[in-house]
Amino acid sequence: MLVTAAAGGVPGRLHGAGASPADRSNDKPPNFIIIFTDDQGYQDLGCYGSPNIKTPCIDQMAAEGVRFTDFYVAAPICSPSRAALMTGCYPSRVGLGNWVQRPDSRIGIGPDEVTLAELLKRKGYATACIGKWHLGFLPPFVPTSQGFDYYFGLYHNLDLEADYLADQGGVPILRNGQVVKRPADPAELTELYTDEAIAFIRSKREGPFFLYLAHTMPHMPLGVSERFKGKSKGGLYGDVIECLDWSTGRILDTLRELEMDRRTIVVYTSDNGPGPGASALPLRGRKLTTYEGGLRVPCIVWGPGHVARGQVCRELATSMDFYPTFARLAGAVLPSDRVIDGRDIGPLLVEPAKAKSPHDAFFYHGSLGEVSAVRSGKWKLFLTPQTALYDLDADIGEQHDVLRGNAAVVRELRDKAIAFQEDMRRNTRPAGTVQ
Ligand SMILES: [Ca+2]
Repeated sequence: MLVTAAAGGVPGRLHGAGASPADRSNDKPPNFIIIFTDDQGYQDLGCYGSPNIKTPCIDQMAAEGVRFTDFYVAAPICSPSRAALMTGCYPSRVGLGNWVQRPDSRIGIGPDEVTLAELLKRKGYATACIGKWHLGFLPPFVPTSQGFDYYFGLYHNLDLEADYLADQGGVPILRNGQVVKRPADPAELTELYTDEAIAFIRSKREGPFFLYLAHTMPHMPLGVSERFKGKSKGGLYGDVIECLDWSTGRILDTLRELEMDRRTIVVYTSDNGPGPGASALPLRGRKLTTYEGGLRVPCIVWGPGHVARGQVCRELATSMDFYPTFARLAGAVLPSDRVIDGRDIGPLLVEPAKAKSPHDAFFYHGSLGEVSAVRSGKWKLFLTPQTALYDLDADIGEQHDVLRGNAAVVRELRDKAIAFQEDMRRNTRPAGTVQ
């Protein structure tokens, strides 16, 4: 299955949206900002029902945009999930489905892949990656080798147990490959990234630009500055989320102040479910699992000039979909010589209540890259470790296995999984490697 970006669509405009005279006066394609948090649970925002964390800015973003209830990332773990966001493909498709990149890792995104940043850069976009990269640390794999003009942040996890790079003074904060400070202090990162993001936005007022803001929080070890500490009712984790809310509010306010809000699309989502010990209620499971809590995450898309206002979308969408969706809006043509798993979700952003998911099925991959389950419509079939069937409409918490009595559904979903795995065998591309 090959996808072409511009088929049936007008570059720079989602169908039916943003037809005001003010918009027509600006013929540039929209700016894109993807805010990607790390290990944030499905319910950990006010607008998703958090009982103890207050997120007024993100709730307002949802009230002015589209909030997805059935949005999935492509892996329940950091590096593969990021590979999918950057390439529009399941991580196994591009050889990066297995676990995370560590400082001694010698792999990254393959040289023949066209990352989302590279795709947009070809159309004249200024590109910046601010925050955690986690997709390879050797020279061919770092953000500035993968389509980003500018980079500020941490290539690595801040994993205290592993004590990364301890013999070199700990994990450094980098600006375009140069050490700004080491070791990085988790308590300072959200605010540092926010300042960097706003400086980038201010410097690119003419647009178009693509800003990938990949927060290190709320991945462990948690940290937040004194002014947020103890402020939430959700402990340190809650304080960290409330700081992320403040950060997101500052970014949206900057866009409004600079009158860039009608020509910018902002996404807020997480790379996978919450970490060990945390909960993704009402979903079952968490990070590293292929229960809903591992891969189903909050996702809000905001863009007053391009995206519907104040609607909830209950159709299935994925992090891989931004690749073809943004490509069309930018007037870029997708690579036609390879499989791209993401689909254009433009119609879901414009008519969330009417449009249908472009996905016939979604395939849940585990943290080692194996296909564990498949969803089609409301049905989710586990293939491993044992067969189980859940009706996600009636049973979002995956508590009631309804395998018995649904043989036809099981057969249909299993056939989809087999066909997908056969396609994967034929159409998999290698990761980049350095010997
Ligand atoms: Ca993560």
